[in-house]
Amino acid sequence: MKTDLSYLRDIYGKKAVDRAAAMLQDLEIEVPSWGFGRGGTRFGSYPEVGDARTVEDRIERARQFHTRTGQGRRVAMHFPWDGETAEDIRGLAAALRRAGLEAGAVNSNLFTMRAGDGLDHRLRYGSLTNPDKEVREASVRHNLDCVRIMRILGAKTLSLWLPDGTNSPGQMSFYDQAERLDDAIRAIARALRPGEKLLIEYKIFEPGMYSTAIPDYSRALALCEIAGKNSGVLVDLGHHAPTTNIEQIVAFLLRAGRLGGFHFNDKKYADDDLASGSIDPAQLFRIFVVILEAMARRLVRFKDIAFMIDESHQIKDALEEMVESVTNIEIALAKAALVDFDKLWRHQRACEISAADSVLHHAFHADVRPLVEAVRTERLRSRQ
Ligand code: PSV
Ligand code: MN
Repeated sequence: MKTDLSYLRDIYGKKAVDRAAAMLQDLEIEVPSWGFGRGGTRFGSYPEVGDARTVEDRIERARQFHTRTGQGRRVAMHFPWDGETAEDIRGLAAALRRAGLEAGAVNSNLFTMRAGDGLDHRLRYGSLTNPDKEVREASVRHNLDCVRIMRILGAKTLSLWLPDGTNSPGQMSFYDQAERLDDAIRAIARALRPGEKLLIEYKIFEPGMYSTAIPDYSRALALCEIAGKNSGVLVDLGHHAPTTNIEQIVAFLLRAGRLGGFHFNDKKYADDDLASGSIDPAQLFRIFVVILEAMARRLVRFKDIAFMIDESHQIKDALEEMVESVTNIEIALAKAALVDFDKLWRHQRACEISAADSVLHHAFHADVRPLVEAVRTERLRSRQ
């Protein structure tokens, strides 16, 4: 692709284009180890020769991805999917080093049954909120193990998604559910040292189809208050009811100083885990606009937000779809960086609504692909 930026500079001005380039340079997208394997639905998964099956395969795919895009230096890990024993973890640390990569967020897993540590078939009734104290303790213990894994891998973030919930109104008291969770979060957060961070993810449904223990950002926010200042809310774009205004949630979290980061993906219906920006690229743009406005208002620093991908690649090649996703995220950021906020605010304060909207439209309709390409080329060149 031609990387002539004169078209952009003529229309948006050199200053705005330089700002967009600087934002793209600062953007670091973390990729999930699990996203390099073949995904599936509850109906099946259709593997192909060459799919990544082992954690070594996934790290190799992540290395190829990093070589191709310059993004994904950090890879989010999921345990026990990515290793169980101390030897596995040491092997993983070595594999990451060899690939020139680093461990990103360590994701605990409270939904996969395993033998021997209390996380067995009883997970059916929950993990941190299970009525059985033994399961609750085992669930906390698994998170503490993940904190130890973080330290071996040199990771700084523990990412917690809770599969707990209920399938009928009588199954569990909301009060018991909330009390058990408060206690568990307190115990997990206590294990973290300064400089280590806990991200708490919410999800409106699944696997609990009547209630989930952390259904929305307000509950996640309340848990962060319990966990302390080294915690933040993790916004997975697929975890909301259809039509939810996600960018407004992002703004609320930024004002509260509690936006921990994102799990980027896209959806048409529910938690579809489709490629980021493949269905609703405008939503990604609006999210970045909200973030850049918060930066302009000095509410947040870009580097304090974790930009992570959480997708399931079922049909396309995982590596190809990850490249598509990262490119869509970069495009959305570059467009958002072209928004002239002074102009936007002026129109907003004068109630010139069409003019205010046209500031957003003007930026959204920019073809920033040459800029994204140019920054990527430069990033790859500087790594050589
Ligand atoms: C749950 O739907 C989720 O978004 C959590 O982040 C999990 O850890 C991830 O998907 C992978 O299953
Ligand atoms: Mn997620």
